[in-house]
Amino acid sequence: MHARVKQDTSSTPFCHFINGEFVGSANGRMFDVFYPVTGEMYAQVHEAGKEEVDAAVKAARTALTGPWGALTVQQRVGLLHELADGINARFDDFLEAECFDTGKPYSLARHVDIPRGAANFKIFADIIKNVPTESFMMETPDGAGALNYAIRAPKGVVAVICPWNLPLLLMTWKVGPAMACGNTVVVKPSEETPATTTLLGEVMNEVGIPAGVYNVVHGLGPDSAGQFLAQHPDIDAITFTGETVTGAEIMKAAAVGLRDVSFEMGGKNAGLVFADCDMDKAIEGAMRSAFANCGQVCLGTERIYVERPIFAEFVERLKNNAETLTPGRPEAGATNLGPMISRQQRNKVLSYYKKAREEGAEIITGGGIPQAPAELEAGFWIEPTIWTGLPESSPVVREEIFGPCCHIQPFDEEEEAVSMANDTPYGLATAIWTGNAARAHRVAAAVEVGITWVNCWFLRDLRTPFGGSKQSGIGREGGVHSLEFYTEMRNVCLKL
Ligand code: NAD
Ligand code: 6OD
Repeated sequence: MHARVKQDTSSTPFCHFINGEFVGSANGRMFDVFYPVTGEMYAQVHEAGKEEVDAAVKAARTALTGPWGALTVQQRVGLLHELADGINARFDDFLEAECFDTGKPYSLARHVDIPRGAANFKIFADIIKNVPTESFMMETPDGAGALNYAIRAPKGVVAVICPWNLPLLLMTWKVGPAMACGNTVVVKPSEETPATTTLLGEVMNEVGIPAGVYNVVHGLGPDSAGQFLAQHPDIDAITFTGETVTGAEIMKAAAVGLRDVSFEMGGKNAGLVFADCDMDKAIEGAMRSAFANCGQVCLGTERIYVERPIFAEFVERLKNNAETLTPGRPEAGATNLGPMISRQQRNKVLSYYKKAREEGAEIITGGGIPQAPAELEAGFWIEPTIWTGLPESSPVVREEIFGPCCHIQPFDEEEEAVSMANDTPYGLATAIWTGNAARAHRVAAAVEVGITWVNCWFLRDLRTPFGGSKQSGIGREGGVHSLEFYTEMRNVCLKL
């Protein structure tokens, strides 16, 4: 069953979307997708071979210089607004599709994933319409002068390679600005979550986006659609969200032909909780940053450092709150905890739960698989877990787990907290909880990350730079930073 992802015919399996049409694979290969809530296979997906990837890239190239390239910016902006409205018009379809693929609660997808799917088109349409470009009047020896002005050209055909944790949000976060800038795209969604990326193809057709502007190829990574797309010689740029090791592979492919890359990758983010914080807000924030989306958020805080005078109270209160999380079917009103995306991902997280036990962690709560009702027993459920007492050198504290868990460590001095926060190869995000504004600025300047939240978490203004330092990413997207990546600046020097 496909939820309401119709692909024109309501038929399974999920098809690629190439040049405005839903098509299967010539190689006849398929893979399965599972409903994480029950563990059942719920659909099959065509796996693209080189042939489909090539067809998608060709369609994107033709649209780039053809119907899409022929539009004025105003026309493009108008279509992107219609696209956003088209997503909102089919809000429940997207909601159902996203929650089928991921198992996440409707309450979460309704407020985060689907609205952002629409907003990602609107905001970049508005930015491209309003952004100025540079101009310089220069003096010349003959006294007449010259006018230099910059114009923005689309980068070309952009490959968009996506993860499974926030499928629609993260895909449109890249497709929105890419299309706003006049590019065409070939998207490779995660093999775990094909539904909303496919469904978006229908909306593209419904609102009249020219065929070939938005293409989708399904498949896995290595030796499959992901690799074929990254290696395709007619791709001009690659934007990727996923694991750091995958980014390194994609970078090798991008090096051939010197293609530009934008990477949003893993993290091992710290929460820093100072004794002068508003404890209620810090607990509420830590609950979200550790357990939202079942911990499958790259910005999540798997390491929480708490100033010693409030350590015991913080641990106790976070435990009490974590134990109120309610797993269940996505559509049930009381559900605020979904399952992990897959059995494999759950096994990975459970291996860290085991390691924490072996290393002598104090397990404050969780640490295993919860008792689920019989009909959900085969789902990929896992307990929210809190540990204390591990050394900073433990792999549990150093490696990205990507599950609903956190380790809480006490600290005595601000410098010590900053030093522990920075002692990681990653540099994505930090959340600081303090009532002292001077400290907030000082610590925010000292942490080596791309995004710092003070007394909040995952509060997003889409005009701001977003991305990671160190091994958490390359480049920044958001606002004009997205325009920097998705356009080529060209200078024109006009002698007067
Ligand atoms: P992943 O790296 O396993 O897969 C991401 C995508 O890359 C998938 O579509 C996959 O098929 C494809 N892929 C895999 N190997 C490839 C190859 N050799 N060539 C081309 N494509 C290939 O990541 P995931 O497990 O889907 O997502 C979880 C990871 O994503 C976590 O590490 C998380 O931190 C990270 N993430 C980062 C951000 C961010 O903004 N920094 C956001 C979300 C997720
Ligand atoms: O909000 C965003 O734009 C964004 N890229 C979020 C990333 C979340 C990671 O899981």
